Amino acid sequence: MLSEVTITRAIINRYLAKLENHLEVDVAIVGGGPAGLVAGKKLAEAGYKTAMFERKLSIGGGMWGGGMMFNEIVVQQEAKRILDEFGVPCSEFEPGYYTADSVMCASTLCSVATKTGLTIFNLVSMEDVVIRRNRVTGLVINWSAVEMAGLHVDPLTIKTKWVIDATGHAAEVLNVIARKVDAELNTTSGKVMGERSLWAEQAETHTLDNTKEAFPGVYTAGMCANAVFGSYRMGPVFGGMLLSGEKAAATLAGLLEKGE
Ligand code: 48F
Repeated sequence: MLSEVTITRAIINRYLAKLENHLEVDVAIVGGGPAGLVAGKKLAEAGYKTAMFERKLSIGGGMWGGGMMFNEIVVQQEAKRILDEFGVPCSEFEPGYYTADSVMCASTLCSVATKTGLTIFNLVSMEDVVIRRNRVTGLVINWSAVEMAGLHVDPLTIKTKWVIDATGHAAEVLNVIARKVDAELNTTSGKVMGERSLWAEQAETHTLDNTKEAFPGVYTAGMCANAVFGSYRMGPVFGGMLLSGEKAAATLAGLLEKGE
């Protein structure tokens, strides 16, 4: 006989244990797009306690819809090895241009990242940060449903050594910091510089250059990197997102190893 109450107790129990186990982490990733997923997989693989918070029900960010809802994505030569590493099937369209089914890509990145050890809290939004001595030391989180309904419900807090802002075009973590903190970001203007219009070639190179610490304790990854440091958007070519996630993870793993 199946007991509905046991089913309910199982869910509550397991979820609360998972949440409690991630109240203090090495890295908190905000945003579950391609950049965040690659970063999360790599950090989990390196043995660091990593939690991802994603506002939406689904993980995968801007991948699902490909370009203008044609559900295929393009990945350039330099990043194909990351698709291979995750086991995402792709095929060459022209030399140096590979395509992948965007549904296959989003679901596989998510599957591999979680199986490697990344813990994902979907339906949870970052609404604020905790700052101590001019460094981000925590995230302030709330149910996305609370945010969407505009309910007056106070959030909860987690502690983290590092944050990766992988929120895409919106650059939400760094925008919160720029808005609320009386301190400058590591950008030319000291503020979020804002993205420029579409230029795939430039944008893809800049994404990697701009994957760096934008405020003490906070790294950029993916489209957020260009939005914060004032570079171009790239459209539905995803290699830069994958490479940026990889770079953010490698850099943070190096710092964590040194005890930073
Ligand atoms: O936008 P998104 O896919 O970011 P990305 O990894 O990739 C960008 C590409 O999809 C595309 C592009 C290049 O091809 O330009 O846009 O840089 O994923 C960002 C995720 O962050 C979530 C959001 O729902 C999305 O799934 N997100 C944004 N703000 C918050 C958040 C927040 N405050 N709290 C939690 N999740």
